[in-house]
Amino acid sequence: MNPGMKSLVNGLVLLTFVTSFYACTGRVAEKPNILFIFSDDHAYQAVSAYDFEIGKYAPTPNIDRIAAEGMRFDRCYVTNSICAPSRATILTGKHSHLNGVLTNRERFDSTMVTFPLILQASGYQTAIVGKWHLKTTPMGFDFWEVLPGQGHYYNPDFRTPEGIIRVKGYVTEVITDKALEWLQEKRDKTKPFMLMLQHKAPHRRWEPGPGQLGMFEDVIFPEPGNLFDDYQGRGTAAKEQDMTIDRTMRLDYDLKVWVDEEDQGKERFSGRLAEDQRALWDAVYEPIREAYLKGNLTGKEMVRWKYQRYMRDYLACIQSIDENVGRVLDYLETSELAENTIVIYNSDQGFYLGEHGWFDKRFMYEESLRTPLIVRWPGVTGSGQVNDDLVSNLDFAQTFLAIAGADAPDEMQGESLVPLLHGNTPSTWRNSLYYHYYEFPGAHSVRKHEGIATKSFKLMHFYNLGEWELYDLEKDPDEMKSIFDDPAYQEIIPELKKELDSLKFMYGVPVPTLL
Ligand code: SGN
Ligand code: CA
Repeated sequence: MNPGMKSLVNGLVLLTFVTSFYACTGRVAEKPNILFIFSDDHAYQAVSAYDFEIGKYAPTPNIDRIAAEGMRFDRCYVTNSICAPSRATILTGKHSHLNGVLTNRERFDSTMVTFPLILQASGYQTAIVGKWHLKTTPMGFDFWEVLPGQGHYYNPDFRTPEGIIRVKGYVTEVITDKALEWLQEKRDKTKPFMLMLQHKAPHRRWEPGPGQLGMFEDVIFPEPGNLFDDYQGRGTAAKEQDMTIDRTMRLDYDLKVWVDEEDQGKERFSGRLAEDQRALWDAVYEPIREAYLKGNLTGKEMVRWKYQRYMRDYLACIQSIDENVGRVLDYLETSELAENTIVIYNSDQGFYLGEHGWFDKRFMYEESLRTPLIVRWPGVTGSGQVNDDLVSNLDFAQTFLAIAGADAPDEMQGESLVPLLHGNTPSTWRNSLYYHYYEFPGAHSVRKHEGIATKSFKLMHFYNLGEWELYDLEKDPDEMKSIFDDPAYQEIIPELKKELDSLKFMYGVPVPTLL
């Protein structure tokens, strides 16, 4: 039997077992609901619950509400910092080399066992609305309406079981409307639910909604200290990437300043806007363009200007997410669902907000490896709790299954976070996490690498370059200088390499040359 077939059969056996168990016990109705709110490229630095220098970027009061009434995880790392792989890891609880989605290019094998499939068989009503990005048809969902590919910000199309539909409006609001409509009118209310509400925003090209366009034009955001990083303390990969604000970020396409008005690209970019939307858009971006043309900026001044322009649009996209998170939280309150609903806020990976001079993600350096994770579970998490254990998006599937009282198949590779949510971290909890990025050659030219993160160190292996990097996270939290060759650290290196090997053995990672 091939592995796909085998996991389908395993899944079916499990489904039969779980279904008959719950049919006999009739316990289904007591199960907590699970609401997984997920965004795309939302940096933890841009969640004000994580922003220790209060007001540094922009407030996210509604997301913060989940943290104030729940638990904030300060060390949630992803297994592979890019979109489709992250989603495949979350669904399957398996690392990329086993779930088959190593990069954004592969199709997700929908015969694999996923947590929604098991929850559905355990008596849950399951739904996914928004960005999916796994190419295949979603399986294990009673209701699904997803964006094709990356989706569009304005007047988005949705793939539905009945075909493609187009909805006029702004994507973050439309996705929320659909999720609320399902919660209110479309689900079977005799069953607990698991809803994946998955935003497109704040993904590149950072198009703010009509209510947020231009809202930060008068604000100057603080620059990160390493905006003008020269990469001297790092290896070849950091020097040769293609993701700098300086060289990679485009004035027109990313920052909406079309220097040449006749540029055909402009039409392609904003051609999707309806007339009323375009009027609002032009009212904001035309004056910006005029001011830019008068500026004659070059060198560092140009980078500074681009950074501000980037942040204004990126953070404006997040304002709409935050408002819409508020709408959903309010709905849970007014419909008396809040008490029995676990709310999770997370993003598919982190993002650079100018740190190292970058935007985008992919690297194992902190800002892209780490993702926001905030969980509110009434009666369990307590309020305003903070957890700094090493946790991962690999853990989500088993966590959701444990919440539902369903067994996780042995092939899942994470750990349930339920004890941590109760405030009881087991003494045997992991002290390192495995990471592997594969998409090279590809957009932004980040070289393949694998490595481990502990609470104190990060060891990275850019194996096709034959280069290692090591960072002391306590002394050098910004990861500016690899100390792999520093004599003071020679003792720790064999220990970390051994730990890396044992994680690879445990997870069944093929040797890199076979990938
Ligand atoms: C697009 C973006 C890239 C981004 C990838 C992957 N370019 O290609 O900047 O890295 O998606 O993002 S864009 O001009 O089309 O926006 S991911 O979140 O889907 O992995
Ligand atoms: Ca993403």
